[in-house]
Amino acid sequence: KRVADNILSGLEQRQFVAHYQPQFDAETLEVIGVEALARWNHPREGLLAPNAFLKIAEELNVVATIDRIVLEQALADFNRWEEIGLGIPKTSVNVSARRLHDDELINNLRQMDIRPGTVSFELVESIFLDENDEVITWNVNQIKELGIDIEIDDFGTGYASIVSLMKLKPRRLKIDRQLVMPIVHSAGQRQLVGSIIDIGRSLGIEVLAEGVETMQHAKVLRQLGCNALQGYAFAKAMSADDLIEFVQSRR
Ligand code: G
Ligand code: G
Ligand code: MN
Ligand code: NA
Repeated sequence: KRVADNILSGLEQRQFVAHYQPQFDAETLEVIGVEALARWNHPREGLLAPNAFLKIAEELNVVATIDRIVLEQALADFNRWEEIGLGIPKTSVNVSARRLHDDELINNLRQMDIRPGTVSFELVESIFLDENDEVITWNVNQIKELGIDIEIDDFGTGYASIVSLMKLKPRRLKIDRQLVMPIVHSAGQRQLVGSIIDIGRSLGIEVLAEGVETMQHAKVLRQLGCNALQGYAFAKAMSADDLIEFVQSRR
């Protein structure tokens, strides 16, 4: 309740910021991108993660606003990284179903001057359940025409059919961490994740594993042919400045 009372003023006072979790090539372990993750820099509670505010943000109908703030900051930070030659090729942001339903989304994006190939939108699978939703289909196609890649987030927790996957042609699937974490203990889980990776390969879709918590996980995933890795084994989400240090210290 207290959080709910504050969230609107927090938005007004620009207390929401983006942090960044790096993503790595599974073979070379090069940083191939970052995921922007919303944080609330709360005056009393400190830095809050989405589990502390997303539900209430949903109820107050301000998730799309948070999405927009994170995207704007992600673009600004990305430009800054480019100016100093940091060498991060791409930035991903989470996009809620609500935002994808917004008639104004495409017009907003057009005004943002996004360089093709540098930005991805992460969409959860469940968005594609309703294949007949014309606003979503139209918006997704327009997003692609703007040179923004589509990724399926939390893959394996929703209900997207293979057919809808083929229609959508996302650039990448992100296997949910609930599926990834057990692979070092369970041959069955390993096989399951291997099958998802194989589906990606058959469809020409890159596969990233989330929740890669140990080097043992990374090794298994590499053996299964996974393309990209994200998780605490390599790095947690960090501020834009800390990311600069992180990337520079790896050179
Ligand atoms: O940041 P964590 O590291 O706690 O993020 C938890 C979840 O919150 C993520 O899985 C992601 O789906 C969601 N999330 C994080 N940032 C954003 C955002 O800017 N917009 C939306 N819609 N969801 C986000
Ligand atoms: O998919 P989402 O967009 O939900 O993914 C980002 C979320 O996953 C964030 O909450 C982030 O803090 C969390 N996360 C990232 N790496 C790991 C990890 O290795 N282990 C666990 N448990 N959570 C992780
Ligand atoms: Mn995500
Ligand atoms: Na996820």
